[in-house]
Amino acid sequence: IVKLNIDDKAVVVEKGTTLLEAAQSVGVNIPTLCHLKMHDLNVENKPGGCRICVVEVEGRRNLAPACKTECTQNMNVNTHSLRVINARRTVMELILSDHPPECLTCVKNGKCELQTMAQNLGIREIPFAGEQSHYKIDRSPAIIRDMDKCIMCRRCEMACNVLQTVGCLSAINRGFESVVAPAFEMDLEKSTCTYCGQCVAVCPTGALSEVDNTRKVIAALVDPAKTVVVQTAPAVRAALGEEFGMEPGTLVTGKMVSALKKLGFDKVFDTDFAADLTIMEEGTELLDRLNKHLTGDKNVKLPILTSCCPGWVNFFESNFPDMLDVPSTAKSPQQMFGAIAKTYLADKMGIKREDMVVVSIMPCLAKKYEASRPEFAVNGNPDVDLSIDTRELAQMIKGANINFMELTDEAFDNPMGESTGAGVIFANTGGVIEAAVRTAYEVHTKKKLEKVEFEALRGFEGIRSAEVDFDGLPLKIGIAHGLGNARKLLEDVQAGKSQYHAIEIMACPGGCIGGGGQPYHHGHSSILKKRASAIYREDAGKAIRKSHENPFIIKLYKEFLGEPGSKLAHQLLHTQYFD
Ligand code: HC1
Ligand code: SF4
Repeated sequence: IVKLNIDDKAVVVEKGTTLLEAAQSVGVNIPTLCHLKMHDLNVENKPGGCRICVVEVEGRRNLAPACKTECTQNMNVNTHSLRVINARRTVMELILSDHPPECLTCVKNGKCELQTMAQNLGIREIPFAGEQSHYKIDRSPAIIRDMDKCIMCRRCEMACNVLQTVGCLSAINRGFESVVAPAFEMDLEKSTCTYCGQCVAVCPTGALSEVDNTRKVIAALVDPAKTVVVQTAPAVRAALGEEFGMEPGTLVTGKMVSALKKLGFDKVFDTDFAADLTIMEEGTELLDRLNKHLTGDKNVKLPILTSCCPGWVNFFESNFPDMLDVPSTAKSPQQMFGAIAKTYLADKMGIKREDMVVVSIMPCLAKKYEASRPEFAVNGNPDVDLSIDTRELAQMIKGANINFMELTDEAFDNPMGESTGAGVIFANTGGVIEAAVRTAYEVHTKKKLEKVEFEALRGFEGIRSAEVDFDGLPLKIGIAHGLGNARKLLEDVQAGKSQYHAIEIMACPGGCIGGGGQPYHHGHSSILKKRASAIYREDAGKAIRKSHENPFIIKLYKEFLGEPGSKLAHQLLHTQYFD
């Protein structure tokens, strides 16, 4: 136990606690630009680089960086003496001396931590005119890197290397020349980047951002020759409200639909419908592999891995190229939606696929890349034309002067707007496999599931496992969220040591609710947990909670696809992977 005083407050902490943590424990907020703790994920960025968090410690000659200094017995700490404030101002002026001044047109305008800090410190001019860095802007299909705006906080490096173990970003060069970049400063598109977007989620400035597709969406909306249909991912409804100042965990499904109708979309549909469809295909594949395994087929690949997360697909394609035949071949709900919209729906609506524009609202940046993969197009016409993230949708709503808070709830259109609770829970880690189990259990055992909630599959632990009794057959399930955790499960599969029949993997912490395109959560897992419980609330409130009971899915198979796993289903709803 260590006792000390911070701003005259008595503080008692464990040995090894930093001054920053000790101050936070008594409500004293020490500003910092580089430090970031991702709570519950065992990840912390504390390079001690920005020097904004310096404090004065009685008896010490130099100011101490609070994020790197451990508390010692009877320390007297002042977090806002004149000396401290002057030092912070000078540090900030030095950082700003090599930062572009175009705040007004920056993607992060209003949400930039550097901008807020400059305002809080009262910076009014930059006295150190000097050399400025100039880097080429790197545009990938999902993420833009504008390194002129990088402040070398190294948070992206931590997200990419420690959290995700992708190892795509690292600091290179020295001194003024130093920059965070892929190896050899190659473009992101040529690197092993998965487009998971976790680097974007933690960047304090506009150095890393999503590719902005909102102008293209607006252009489609005003084109009279186009029928524009939109699909909304499960996770968006649990987070979009945060962009309008609502409490994390507020469900805004009805308001979101209403806003999309006001924006001018011809039809507002739900990706959750396609999530139900994914369960029909993926669940059939799971049972098929399981039955073959039970009859002694040695060639069958188990565990089956879920395949709806494009960051995860990119990850196994580049990191586990010897295992491309292990994941389910089912396309993601986003892509299943596009494939059905541009065939079945276009036919029903009497329009040509070229005249239909499919827009997706996703919590994810990798979905932009997924939509652009050539195998998801017919004669160059993509199944999903444009993907925008939750933040871009919020910006479009604000730009159209729609008062989001006052919108009245509206319902999705049909036939692709009806979903079950199983489709909704895709948004949470563990949700895809829970949805699959709800259907696979009933199909396999021919018994009715009395309780659809599988608590054992829920939670926030990075790697979880559970056994579900399929009427005497113990189905072993593994779950991982975050690519670092996924890697661990995958290495076991690769080494033939995996005990599981099925594994769900989501690239982002918490699953899609923690996607790289969601409102910024600043590492607070409490926000992710509130979003997760909102999703479970939406599931609990649904009249139908099992994918195979969705009446519009039943109709789709009856009118169009035939059976799950049929030839047409394979042609439209399944894919293959490439190294
Ligand atoms: Fe997801 Fe999915 S759940 S991948 O996390 O399978 O993005 O929300 O839309 O496609 O349904 C994301 C979310 C999303 C797909 C579904
Ligand atoms: Fe790394 Fe993900 Fe960022 Fe790519 S998107 S650089 S994989 S953190």
